[in-house]
Amino acid sequence: RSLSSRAANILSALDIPTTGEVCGVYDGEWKGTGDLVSSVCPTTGEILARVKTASPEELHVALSKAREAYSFFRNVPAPRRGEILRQIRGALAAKRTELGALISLEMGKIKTEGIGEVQEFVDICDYAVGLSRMMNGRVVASERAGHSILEVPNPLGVVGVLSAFNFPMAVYGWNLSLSLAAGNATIWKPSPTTPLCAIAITTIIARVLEENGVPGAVAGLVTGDKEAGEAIAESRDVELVSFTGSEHVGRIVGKNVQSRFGKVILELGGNNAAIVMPDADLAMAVPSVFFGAIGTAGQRCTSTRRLYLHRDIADAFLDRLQKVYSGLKPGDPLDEATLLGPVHSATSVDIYETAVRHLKNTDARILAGGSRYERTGNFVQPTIALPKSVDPSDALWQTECFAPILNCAVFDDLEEAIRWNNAVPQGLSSSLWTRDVRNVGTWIGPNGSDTGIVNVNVGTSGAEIGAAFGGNKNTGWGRESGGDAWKQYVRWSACTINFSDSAPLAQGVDFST
Ligand code: UN1
Repeated sequence: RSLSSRAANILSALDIPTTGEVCGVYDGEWKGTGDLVSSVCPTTGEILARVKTASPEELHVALSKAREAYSFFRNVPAPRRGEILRQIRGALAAKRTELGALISLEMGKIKTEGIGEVQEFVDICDYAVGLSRMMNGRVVASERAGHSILEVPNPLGVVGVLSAFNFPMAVYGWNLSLSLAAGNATIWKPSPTTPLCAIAITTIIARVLEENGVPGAVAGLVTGDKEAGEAIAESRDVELVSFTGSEHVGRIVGKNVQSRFGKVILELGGNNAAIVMPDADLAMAVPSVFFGAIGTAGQRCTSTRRLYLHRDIADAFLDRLQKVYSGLKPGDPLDEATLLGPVHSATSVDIYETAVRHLKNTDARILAGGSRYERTGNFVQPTIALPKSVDPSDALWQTECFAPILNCAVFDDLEEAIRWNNAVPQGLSSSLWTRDVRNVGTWIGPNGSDTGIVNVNVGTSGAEIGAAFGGNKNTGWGRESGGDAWKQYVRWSACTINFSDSAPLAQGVDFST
């Protein structure tokens, strides 16, 4: 392969080979004798690398190495595991710009978002360092004299992480950091279209593990396609499978893991709405909706896909939104000035074109965009549409379309907007724009938004790591990152200890002979 200097510089700064094929499997050693997959730059179409994925035999070996690594790692004291995470944090932060550039190169998101994604990984490592000294159990009052009940968090086992192309580093970070703090081994199967992001991260982490005398398979990597994901989902050696991706695949993964009684975390589709009330501050709301709909070229799970505008401000809002859309120019995501990069793949372009065609066929008013750009790369025009039907049960409103398309409708009162917000199968994120505290109370309460992330004067996307991240309903009810998410990565032992000289039964049961 002969790489452009743009690509070669980014890869070599991260120690990814720029000639020959690249190993895509790590279980303590780098290898890969399975199928070759190509990493393709969405901006230029350049082939960045051919990656050697895991053969079925290598998958098998990687899973058993992960098991062995877990047996070792569970005996390392948690604060010591935190110290290793602190070093991983430092190693990632030292390569923040380079890793961010690789995300832009391989995934296509713009520079500031690429670097932001690495920052999210760094942040969750910080969080997990703290957690490593705070993963506390409890002492529960026993009803029996001379008894104590302890709830003890123990390491869980092997955690399989199946991640998506849109956050090719951070979502792994959420899982890896909590999993390591908890004393587990992790095996990562990234999206087949972003293998280099995974290889770069694994290379950095492997080095830290090695310096600390920890087996590399504590943070193993198996690139590959469906078969690798299935092998992890079906393996009895994997206690917890954390999957991010479509509802369609999530349903299959969820069933597979459940059928062997494994634990599963699902982060599936979002179909997120922003609601703008007449008292909203439009100077804040317009740019925030703009970022929510267009950031990452509309390919965040949390991207704003539906915009519900109160009748009193609808025209003014759309006017201002159209203005910001019209100033948008597509460009190289590595270019500092670019706000709109390409969508990730040819498949993403198809998804976009199919959705736009449907809008046009059903007489939607297209207020911005509506076709792809005539230029190299997967560039599509961000689209604002006013669909003819506002009926939330129409397929158009019910499905997540992973592209920069914003469907808008006009409502008359908050109750109607909340009904529309909740009328879709997905339940990831939602955002209300208002200055009225009464609206806020309704929105975050029992009659309010039913999504996992419920924001006020904050857009649907761009969550911080401190709170638990995840969605309800068809989004899969998973919670990752902050909050109580760590509690899923441990094996809880409820231990009743009798330190008295008799052995009474609970509930006063008398079984004396
Ligand atoms: C995703 O889109 O899969 O809240 C994750 C956000 C980011 C994470 C998104 N912190 O948009």
